[in-house]
Amino acid sequence: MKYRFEQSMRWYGPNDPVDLWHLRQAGCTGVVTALHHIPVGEVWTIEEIKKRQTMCEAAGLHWHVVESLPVSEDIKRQTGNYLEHIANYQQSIRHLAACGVHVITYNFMPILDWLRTDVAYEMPDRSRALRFERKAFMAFDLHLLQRPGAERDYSETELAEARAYYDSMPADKREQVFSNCLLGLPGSDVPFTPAEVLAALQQYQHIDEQRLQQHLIYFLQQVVPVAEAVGSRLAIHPDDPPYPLLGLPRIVSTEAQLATFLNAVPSPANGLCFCTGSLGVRPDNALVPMIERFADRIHFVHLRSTSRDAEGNFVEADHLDGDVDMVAVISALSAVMQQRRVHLPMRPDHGHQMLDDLHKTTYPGYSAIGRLRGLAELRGVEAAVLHQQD
Ligand code: CS2
Ligand code: MN
Repeated sequence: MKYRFEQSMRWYGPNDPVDLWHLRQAGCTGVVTALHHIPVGEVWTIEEIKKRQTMCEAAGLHWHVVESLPVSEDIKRQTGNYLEHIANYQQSIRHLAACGVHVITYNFMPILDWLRTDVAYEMPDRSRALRFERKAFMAFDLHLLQRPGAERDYSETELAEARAYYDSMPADKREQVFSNCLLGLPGSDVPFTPAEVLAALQQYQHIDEQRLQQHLIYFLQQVVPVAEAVGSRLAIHPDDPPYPLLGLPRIVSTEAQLATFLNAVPSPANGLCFCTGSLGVRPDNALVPMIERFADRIHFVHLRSTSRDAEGNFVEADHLDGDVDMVAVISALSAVMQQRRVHLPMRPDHGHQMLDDLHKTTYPGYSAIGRLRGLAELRGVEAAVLHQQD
């Protein structure tokens, strides 16, 4: 028997412009979804979980992964209601398990999830991609958001570059970069206001990398035993981009950081969502050796590639293009699956907006056709890899 990826895509729920049947037609058997309407910190009830499950099953899809069961800012900072939020998180894990949903993705990035300066960057083939442009980001930080103390995070050269870039930006570009950077959490189309972001940043002033790491480990000590008891697995998503931004600490970006919290709570239930798109932005993240090292702890896979340049910009590439050696990554993951005798859930993480989708409004990165192309290419690579193993 061959073990292969359980192919899936993310679905944002009933408000998602992409229909569940479209995921099915793309070749998915599984679906990755979350109850975005439940406020962060509250319990996901069995009733709400079942409602979503019924919708997925009506299209013949199996809800196998939650992405995300969000971790509240209180838990990340250990302030306010964090103990209650942790108890609620434990309860949600139990409820999901009672309904048969056993893989739970989350992240531990303070305030913002992924951040891009451009969510509709035109590629040479006229499809649109997500891009991070370093100078645009610095211009946002220093001159648009005007984060207090931001200048301390940059060199003289960078400050000058940011100023020149900002001065050259037409008003509409300024507005666009501003709103892209404040886009907010996935699954919501309500961006943060600048005042909210500044206030939130203020609340992290005394939290450095070491402290945030302690908070993650404490959280894991509380929730991993619960997951283990009900046969579930937690899968943390890496930081995106994988380095500090806006003066906030990052603790899920490098191989050494992953090893730290995995070793601190050494249960198989304390695992990873291995996102090659996020981790691959750092040239010092050697993806194949990381897959081999953390083989037993990978519970969910995001396949995506980026192209970075010498200036620190990166753009989301086609799935088989860019800096990620996707064939090598899939070979390594396939070997892990055969060795562990598991089918790992996998989804193409983002895709380009293309063809008919260029005229639609979709969540950035989550239009249907680009992901369909990505999944089809990835599936082809996996089939070839499995054939070679014969
Ligand atoms: C996702 C992340 O869209 C994406 O880039 O990979 O938003 C991911 O869902 C979260 O970070 C997981 O909590
Ligand atoms: Mn990802």
